[in-house]
Amino acid sequence: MSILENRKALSDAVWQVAEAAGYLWTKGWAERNGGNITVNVTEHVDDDMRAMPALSEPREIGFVLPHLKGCWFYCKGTQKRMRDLARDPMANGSIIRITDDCAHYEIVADSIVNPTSELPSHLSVHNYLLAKGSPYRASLHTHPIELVAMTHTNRFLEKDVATNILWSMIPETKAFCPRGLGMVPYMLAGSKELAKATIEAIDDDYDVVMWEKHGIFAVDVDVMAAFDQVDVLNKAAQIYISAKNMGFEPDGMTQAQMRELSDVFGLPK
Ligand code: 2HA
Ligand code: ZN
Repeated sequence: MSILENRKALSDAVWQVAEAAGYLWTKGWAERNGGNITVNVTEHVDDDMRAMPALSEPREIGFVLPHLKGCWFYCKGTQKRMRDLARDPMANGSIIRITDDCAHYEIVADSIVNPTSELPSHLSVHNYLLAKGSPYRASLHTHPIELVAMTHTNRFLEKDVATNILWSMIPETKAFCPRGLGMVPYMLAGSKELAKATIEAIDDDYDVVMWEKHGIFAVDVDVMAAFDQVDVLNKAAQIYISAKNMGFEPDGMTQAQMRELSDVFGLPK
């Protein structure tokens, strides 16, 4: 019997990840095992589940994350494909619980599926979010083509240069990604340094950050909201690139037009 059976809220949360994973594949952002998703599902865990034996021995996270005490996460499996997760989330991802020392996790799921290689960065971001009292429960990493292409020049890595171009392409971008796009310089995938730099960027008040020449990392209340932010930003990047492909530098909305948008919609400054 699956751990999701008779647990509607947990099942809904896991199947929402599956839906988002399908979109990532369809968008062309999730080649092979590319990308990862983790969702804090603690609120959906009941006493029976808490009493279940672990399928795995405790494994080291690599960090001590005190705010994750008693927390549970759904995580994409390492080497698993988003397109497979879309069909079968429990064979291509697993549920883990953080042990009381806040330095290890164990798998409590349908079978042993080892979590994503980006687990240290994902979990340290969740730890940071909980410490801050944030309502965000999901983190998403994927490889959106046009946004990654934009990180291949230093011009767009300077603070808020890309953000301002993307905001100015279509009003929706500022309305739905009002904090813009942070930039993290190239660092090895899965490294502690990348995790640390990602948190610093999120702490600088970004919900979405680019990892230079690699991909994007987004946090939000749930995985669909995180996906939407990436989708909106990448759409703006596509419009920018389409204009460039027609042979001109797009004018973009003016600063005054963008200020008007912020005032009328009450967007964060
Ligand atoms: O998990 O995208 O950055 C596959 C990746 C690592
Ligand atoms: Zn990646």
